[in-house]
Amino acid sequence: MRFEIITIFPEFFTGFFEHGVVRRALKDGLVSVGVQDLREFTHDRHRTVDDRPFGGGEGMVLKPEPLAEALESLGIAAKAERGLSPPTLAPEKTRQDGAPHSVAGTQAVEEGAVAGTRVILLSAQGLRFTQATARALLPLERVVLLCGRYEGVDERINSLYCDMELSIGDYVLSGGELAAAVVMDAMTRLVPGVLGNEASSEFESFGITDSEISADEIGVPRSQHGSGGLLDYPHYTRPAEFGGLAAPEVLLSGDHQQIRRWRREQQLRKTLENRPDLLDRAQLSDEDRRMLVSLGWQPVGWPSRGRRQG
Ligand code: 6GU
Repeated sequence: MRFEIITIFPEFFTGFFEHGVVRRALKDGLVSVGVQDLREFTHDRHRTVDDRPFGGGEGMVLKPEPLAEALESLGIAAKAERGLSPPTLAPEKTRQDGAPHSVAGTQAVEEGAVAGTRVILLSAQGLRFTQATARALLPLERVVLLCGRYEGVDERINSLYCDMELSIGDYVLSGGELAAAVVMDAMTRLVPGVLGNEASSEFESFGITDSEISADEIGVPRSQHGSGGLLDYPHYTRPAEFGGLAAPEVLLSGDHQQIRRWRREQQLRKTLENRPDLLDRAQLSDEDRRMLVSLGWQPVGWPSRGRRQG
């Protein structure tokens, strides 16, 4: 997987590339990255990348010419000129309700049968980037991350070059740089070999629940969406007592069946507490449901449209 980042703050990413999983993936050649300084594609004395918005209003807009030049320098033509161009990710064809197979990016990847390059505009106006988006983009050879700045990017760049527009959440950031780092981090973790095992994607695609598979078989943290769509369980390490709080006894018991049950219950509790919305789409066993109901959960539509077996 190759990432190309187009930004007016190239130095922003240096620390990000030099730490943790991303650093190792880069060092091992499992992913690679190029950072394009947008100012390198200007031609005036002041290296101007922005201009005032037509129609007036606050702030500045990133000019189209340097962005187009930066993209062309990466061998990326306008969509209309790309051979075997994939369909643009039409908003009306993309649902944001989290339903399966409605993931931002999925369609473009699936229909653009040949894995290739996609240009992604990062902006608060984009489709929401989720774990499923990260997974859907993984077959690509190259992902170009165009970091918006100021009040926006001239929309013609979006129209002419961008395959999709992504947002990382419902808040306003000063620019797309943090979002680009988020997208690259989330995707890099999914590249086979990066986390030292190939089990996690298999695990996710089969939606196996924590109660059915041991930590050793998985070998990666079962965080949200990697564990049947639930939040992760709490973790403890030595010392067994800290700040007057003992680590849960069951975790020291060596009883792995009990440990799995406890962790599953903790996942359900945490998800109910912090992200009850995830429960409506999580993969839940009958036992999970009984547990959740005993904790006060009311399934969507309950009791009139409560889920029934068969
Ligand atoms: Cl990708 N950009 C900006 N400017 N704000 C955001 C965002 C992106 N995602 C959430 N908020």
